Amino acid sequence: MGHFVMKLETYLRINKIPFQLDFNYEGGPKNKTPWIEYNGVTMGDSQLIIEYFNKKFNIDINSHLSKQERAIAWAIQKWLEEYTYWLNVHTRWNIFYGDTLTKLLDVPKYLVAFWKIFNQAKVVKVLYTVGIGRHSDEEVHQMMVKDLRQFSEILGDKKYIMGDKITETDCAAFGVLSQIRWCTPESCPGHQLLTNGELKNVTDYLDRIKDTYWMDWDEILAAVKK
Ligand SMILES: N[C@@H](CCC(=O)N[C@@H](CS)C(=O)NCC(=O)O)C(=O)O
Repeated sequence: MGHFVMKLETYLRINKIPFQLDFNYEGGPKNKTPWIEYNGVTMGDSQLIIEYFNKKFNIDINSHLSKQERAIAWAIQKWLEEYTYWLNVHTRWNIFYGDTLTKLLDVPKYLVAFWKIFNQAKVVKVLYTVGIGRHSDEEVHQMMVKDLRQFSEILGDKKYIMGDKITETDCAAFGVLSQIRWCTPESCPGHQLLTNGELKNVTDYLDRIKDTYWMDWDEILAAVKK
């Protein structure tokens, strides 16, 4: 599952909104995942979907935040979604393309060259347009390391990014950071920071969200591996 699917599913789980996953990959109305069908309504974009459900079910996990805190939470969320996200996409689909396929997606080594020819060009073009694709590998690694260290500073010893209560920003943060920790090749320095114990407050934070809202995590992984 991708970053934004993880974000949306975490939100659905927190709010106990029942859902059924559809693994039939089609891009939905915006040609991106996630997208939903709900009572005949088809919608794309994780944030628009969250705002739709907030209205529909009269829920708001950010309701305890002041207007200023909401704005800060939004800025943190957008930083992760619109910047750190792309660093991770570049790391996986450009720098460590082969490892991403063989080690994470179990694609046989002899097929990597074919995948590269048929599937990599689009993402490389997008990354160049976004701008991340114009940096050297080392620069991208340093940017990712810096982002994770900054996140760790903001989090400090808080339970969640805005304090004791989980917010929508934590859903987005879990979406992006869970991918770096659990679904990025181990040669990535950002991944190493989240696995070598150095950013313990961040790994504890990810474990906290996983253990509280994804109690079936191991079951899901076991089913995928079968
Ligand atoms: N702003 C969108 C971003 C969704 C997004 O970028 N999804 C990625 C997967 S994590 C995707 O579908 N990429 C395929 C593409 O860009 O064609 C959201 O919040 O849902």
